[in-house]
Amino acid sequence: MKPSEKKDLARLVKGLSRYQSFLLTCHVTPEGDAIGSMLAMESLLRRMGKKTRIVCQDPFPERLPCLSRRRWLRTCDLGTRIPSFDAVVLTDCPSLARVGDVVKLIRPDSVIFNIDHHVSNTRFGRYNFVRPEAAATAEVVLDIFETLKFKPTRDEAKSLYVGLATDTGSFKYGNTRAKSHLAAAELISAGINIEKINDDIHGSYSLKTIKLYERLFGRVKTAAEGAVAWASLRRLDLEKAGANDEDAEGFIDFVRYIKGVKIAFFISELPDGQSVRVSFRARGAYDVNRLATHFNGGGHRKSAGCKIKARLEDAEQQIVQRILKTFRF
Ligand SMILES: [Mn+2]
Repeated sequence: MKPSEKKDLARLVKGLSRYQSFLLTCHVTPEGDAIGSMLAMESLLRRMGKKTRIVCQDPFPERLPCLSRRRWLRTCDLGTRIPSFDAVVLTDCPSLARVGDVVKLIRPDSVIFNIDHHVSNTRFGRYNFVRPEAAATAEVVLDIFETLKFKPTRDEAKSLYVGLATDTGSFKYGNTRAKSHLAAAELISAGINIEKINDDIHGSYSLKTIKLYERLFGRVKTAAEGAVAWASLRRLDLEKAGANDEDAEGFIDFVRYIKGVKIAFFISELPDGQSVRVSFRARGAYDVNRLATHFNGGGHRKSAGCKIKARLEDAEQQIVQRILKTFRF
């Protein structure tokens, strides 16, 4: 760990002990790392005797049956009840805006604990512990457990393992480091069932998802002699397959798996028909965070995303042009 990170960690841990009640949240369209890290942090805070409440903009994803949704509250469920809290903990959020409408609950003077691993993190908190070399925010949270001398319980280990396995593609992606495996070893020794967890994360495609993929496979396009590949999703595709955005999320991996592909992306049309959400993936030395940042998004070198205010065909053209302008293949 870098000396500056050690300092940040010590400061954050001290800060956590200073407050009594915490609001926990994570980014919109949450996935395994955001949720797993947040659930483990919540459990840790409760073991420290703190009061906690989880509030997120979006629903708990169907695809993570192994994690507990018991304490998951959505902003739209709150009605007029504004929860009171002394401090906010954000996990896996590169910027405050990424929490979506939870931002309404956060006052300008709120004390924010920002726990993350995105290189694009804007250090928006009063306390920031950001480690871009960590494969997942789950690894960063495990550092906090260690510093506080708390050994993860089985439930906490499960949450953190989901985070690690999600962001490393179960330890296959280039961001996986020796430390990720050491973290996994510690979590496995807490008695978790990794076969079941990995099945939940990677191997539980519903039939409607497969039907949706069938449509998407027919629509894969390429440029730069196959070094760039992408697919696009229209609202109509979701309707026809009886699927939702969450069902489409994993398709980008298949685009990335095509032999020779260096940069893959996936565009989904948003309900307004006037804007799109884009996910980027890279292989080798290509840095898609640069691309996402160009379009006011962000993420990691090999996995990033953004929103573009344009119709689907226009967004597609803009992205391909930007890729060809930015990279040599
Ligand atoms: Mn993450």
